[in-house]
Amino acid sequence: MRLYDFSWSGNCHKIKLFTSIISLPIEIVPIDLLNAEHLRPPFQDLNPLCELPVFEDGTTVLRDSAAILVYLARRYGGEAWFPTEPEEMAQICQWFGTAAANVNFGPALARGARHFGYPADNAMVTRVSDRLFLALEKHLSSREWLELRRPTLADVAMFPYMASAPEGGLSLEPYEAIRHWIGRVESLPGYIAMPSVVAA
Ligand SMILES: N[C@@H](CCC(=O)N[C@@H](CS)C(=O)NCC(=O)O)C(=O)O
Repeated sequence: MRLYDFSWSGNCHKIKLFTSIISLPIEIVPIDLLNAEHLRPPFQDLNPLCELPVFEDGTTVLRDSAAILVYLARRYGGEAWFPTEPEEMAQICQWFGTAAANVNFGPALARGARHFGYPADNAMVTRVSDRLFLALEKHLSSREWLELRRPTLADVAMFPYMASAPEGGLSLEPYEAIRHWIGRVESLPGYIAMPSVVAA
């Protein structure tokens, strides 16, 4: 099993975090995003969208962090992380959408703009992030995990770019419930941290 990876990518980190939690060994293939290796063959042939992560398992080749998480959970992780009961499955999928839209265009883009020169409209990033943080704070003020009263793929998908929001200049200080949830994820057996882009 092989992950095409960029070490500061939160989307790649979701896969490293989850495989570490379920003790699944994977090979890491570093792709030099900073020097545009993802825009050229052979990586471009694996994913014509030119985005990481890409995951290989035998002849299976998958792109998109949520799709890869689903594959890993169903194939190797047991029922708990991504159950097949319709309502439970849909509750988790809600957060895949939130991660790909609100988180991606909020805290992830704030970090990408500050450290990797991604073009961003600051007012829009702030507006998206503020709304997301308020909603998440409210959601987490009455529960420990995002769904199902236990850690699931929803927490894994939301975690890296929420935890690294301060690297994009977005403080989590006012959001106590979010900070406590981050602490709970960090306490999971097998947890691994994403390398800090600020310290680099
Ligand atoms: N929806 C995709 C988004 C993947 C994505 O945006 N990947 C970034 C790295 S975190 C990327 O490869 N960007 C390429 C680029 O900016 O040119 C996922 O969740 O995997």
